[in-house]
Amino acid sequence: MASVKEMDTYAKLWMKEAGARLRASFNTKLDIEMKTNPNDLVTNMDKGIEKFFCDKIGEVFPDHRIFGEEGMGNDIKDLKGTVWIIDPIDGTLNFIHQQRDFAISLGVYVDGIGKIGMVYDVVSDELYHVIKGQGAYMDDQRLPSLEPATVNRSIVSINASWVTENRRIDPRLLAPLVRDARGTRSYGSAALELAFVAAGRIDAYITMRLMPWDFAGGVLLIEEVGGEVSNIKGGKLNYIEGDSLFVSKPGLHKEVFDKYLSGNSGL
Ligand code: 2AM
Ligand code: CA
Ligand code: CA
Ligand code: CA
Repeated sequence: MASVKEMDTYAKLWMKEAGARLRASFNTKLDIEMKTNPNDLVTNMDKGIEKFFCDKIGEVFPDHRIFGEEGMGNDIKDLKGTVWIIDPIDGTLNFIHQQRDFAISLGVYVDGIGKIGMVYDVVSDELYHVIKGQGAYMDDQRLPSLEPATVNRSIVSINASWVTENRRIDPRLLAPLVRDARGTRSYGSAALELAFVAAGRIDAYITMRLMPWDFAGGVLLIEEVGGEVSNIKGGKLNYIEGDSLFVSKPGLHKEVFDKYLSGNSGL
């Protein structure tokens, strides 16, 4: 069986090479297609990078399975065996419009247990990585354990969608959290937002809908530094269907659930 160290070494190499390809693509004309709606886009690079990972993993670890956004891996219905969960470009809109603030996200799970998490901020050339139990890092710099936080001193990452009319949550629930927080941010890449929570640059991230490839890498970084991870109901994440997500520094979970989520659940 492949060792975690071996998978980690290859994963880092592939991340860097894929990132270089994405940076090089800025000088080429992108081929952009619409997926489910005019704001849901995919490019030739999303597909090309996913294929790159599928080819590499298939060569070196032929018995491993791949769960990727663009569907070039396996049809995944469970996490048995070793599964590489990959988002080739997280933040495709940023990739297209801004040429920054997008990431490659990768998580390696063995029988459902997270072993390796990586989020590569491609334009900043910063690789956030963790081997479960061995510390989380940004490049060579170890990320310290997260300190407890309170809402009134926190920067909360949240998309404005969730405090305006939407199909997933009553906007009146989270609007008071936006009001009470020290500040809010929205970066447009879930994987980067998770890495920023792990690095202590933001204090919490809350969102109503993500797919497994958005969070599979990033949540392992946060768990490693003592952060809190759950869905919006406080439960475990669904790694097959996707889920809502709430991650934070220690202590914030309880405050947010007590004051904003469960406290107002009658809305
Ligand atoms: P993507 O760029 O890989 O599609 C934007 O707020 C964040 O949400 C990005 O991480 C984006 O990933 C993700 N996202 C966009 N559309 C989504 C959808 N329909 N379901 C889940 N996540 C989505
Ligand atoms: Ca997408
Ligand atoms: Ca994504
Ligand atoms: Ca994507």
